[in-house]
Amino acid sequence: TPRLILVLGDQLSPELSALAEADKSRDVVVMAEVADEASYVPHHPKKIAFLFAAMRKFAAQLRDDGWRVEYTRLDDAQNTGSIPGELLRHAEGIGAKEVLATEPGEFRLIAALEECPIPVHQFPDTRFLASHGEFEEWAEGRKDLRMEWFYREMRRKTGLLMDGDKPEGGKWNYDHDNRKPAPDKITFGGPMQFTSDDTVEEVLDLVERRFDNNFGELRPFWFATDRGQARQALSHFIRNALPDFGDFQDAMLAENRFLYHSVISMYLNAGLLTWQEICDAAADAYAKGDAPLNAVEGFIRQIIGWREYMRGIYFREGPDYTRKNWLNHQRKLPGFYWDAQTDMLCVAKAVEQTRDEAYAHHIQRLMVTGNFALLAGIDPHQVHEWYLAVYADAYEWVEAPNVIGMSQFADGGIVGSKPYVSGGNYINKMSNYCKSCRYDVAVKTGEGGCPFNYLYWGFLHRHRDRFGKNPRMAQMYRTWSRMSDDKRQATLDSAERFLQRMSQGDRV
Ligand code: FAD
Ligand code: DLZ
Ligand code: SF4
Repeated sequence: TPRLILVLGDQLSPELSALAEADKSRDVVVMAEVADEASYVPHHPKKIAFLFAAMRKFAAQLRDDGWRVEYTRLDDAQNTGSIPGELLRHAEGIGAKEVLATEPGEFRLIAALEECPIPVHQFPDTRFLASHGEFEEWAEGRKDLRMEWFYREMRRKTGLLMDGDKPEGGKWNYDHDNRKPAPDKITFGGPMQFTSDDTVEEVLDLVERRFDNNFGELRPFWFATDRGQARQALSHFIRNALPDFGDFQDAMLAENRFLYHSVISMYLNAGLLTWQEICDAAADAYAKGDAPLNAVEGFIRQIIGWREYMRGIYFREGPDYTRKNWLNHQRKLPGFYWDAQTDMLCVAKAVEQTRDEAYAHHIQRLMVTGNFALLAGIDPHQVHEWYLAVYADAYEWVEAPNVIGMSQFADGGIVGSKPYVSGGNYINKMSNYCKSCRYDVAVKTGEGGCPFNYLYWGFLHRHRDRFGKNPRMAQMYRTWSRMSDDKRQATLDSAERFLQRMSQGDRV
């Protein structure tokens, strides 16, 4: 009897474990566009269109390779609306008694497959460098799970940028060189853009009809939607942007949404690219002298370090991780995360580009929208749901540890040793937002002062019992203590007034 082989929207890889376990001559691949997956958060229309188009093209490729594929379109009359529903429907139709799947990247769906009335065997997702077991082994018995130590093991394991058992150039990490402020001129024209083919156009029409009310602009749509295009986008980045990636990794510019970033996370996370080919291409550019070590090391660290580490944390921490709220933050996510109606130019720009591109780079996510939510005491679960919805690369396995852990410190310090908070100074140093902002970054309190400034001290003050003894924050608490009583009071009053106005819906 045939078995069903489930391929999910972010599992578009020919080397997928479920396919490797299957028998082309008797098994049937099931792929389905379903309402449940498309609406468990209000995904950005670009994210949905990207996945549906890439799914349709991947299905066509599997058929070319000789697989039998049962593909459900969102609009199909028989569509049951869920992954388990589609598995059951096809099992009945075909007479299959079991399903082979690759473990999904969200506990929500893992549980749904476990509860499915027909047996579903979930095989490990071998598209990652570290298996769950390997991460557990690494984490076992450690006092703290710092990414840097994990990263060094991954360098040794892959041999990437290794000189025997020593790191290339003598140091493991060249981040010190990677903190240059925004340059005056960007030489990179941005990620490679693709014109729509018939498959993409059809999907765009569908998404326009069905998800018109979701946050985010569907058009212009220019993402790669198959492996060949994604590889072109990768080569384009390696050739034209990688050399400057390191230097300006943390910079932000009001007029440039991509700087020297790769904009490949959505391709990598959906399975159109592999970590190996990306890292090999970068290491190769270094070996040929086309890109400097600080850029290549920094880039590779994001992928074999941060990305793998985040996944390890998600699967180690379990399904309750997204409910963590160590700082007990309860404020509602303000409306300007959806409509960009705020005078804080840095926030408005990050939200506008998120709406237009389903993309923001790391420092915008961490030090603008993330930093603000943390300073303002927003409920981290609401922050989590926002990030999960609005970015084309967002799946819980990578989004949750970045948001709940790294950005909101809601896990109490599993991912980070101190919260990523900063006043306006940091944003001013790394960007050109402040010079066109209604708020004055140099002013610390009062109506015209930059909200990041007083909210920062308000945050430290509010959580003194939690962070006061953290050696990495001692300096800041000393500065706070040294301020005059009047100044401290004015700062806290400004923060309080701002948060009140924000929460009652006034424009801030
Ligand atoms: P580049 O800057 O060019 O980096 C190269 C690659 O490294 C990325 O494509 C990505 O695969 C990987 N990478 C870099 N940083 C991280 C990281 N912290 N965690 C995991 N992978 C990383 N990344 C996601 O893929 N999905 C998410 O949902 C997501 N949510 C985030 C939420 C917050 C609050 C923060 C602070 C970061 C989040 N990130 C997420 C990580 C990072 O911001 C994005 O991977 C990156 O901005 C993608 O753009 P890029 O491809 O141009 O990356
Ligand atoms: C994100 C997403 C969306 C929007 N739609 C689908 C879909 O219709 N069918 C599908 O198989 N997968 C979709 N996905 C991706 C899944 O949500 C993803 O596989 C899980 O969240 C696990 O990472
Ligand atoms: Fe953002 Fe403050 Fe700068 Fe305005 S002044 S752009 S609010 S950091």
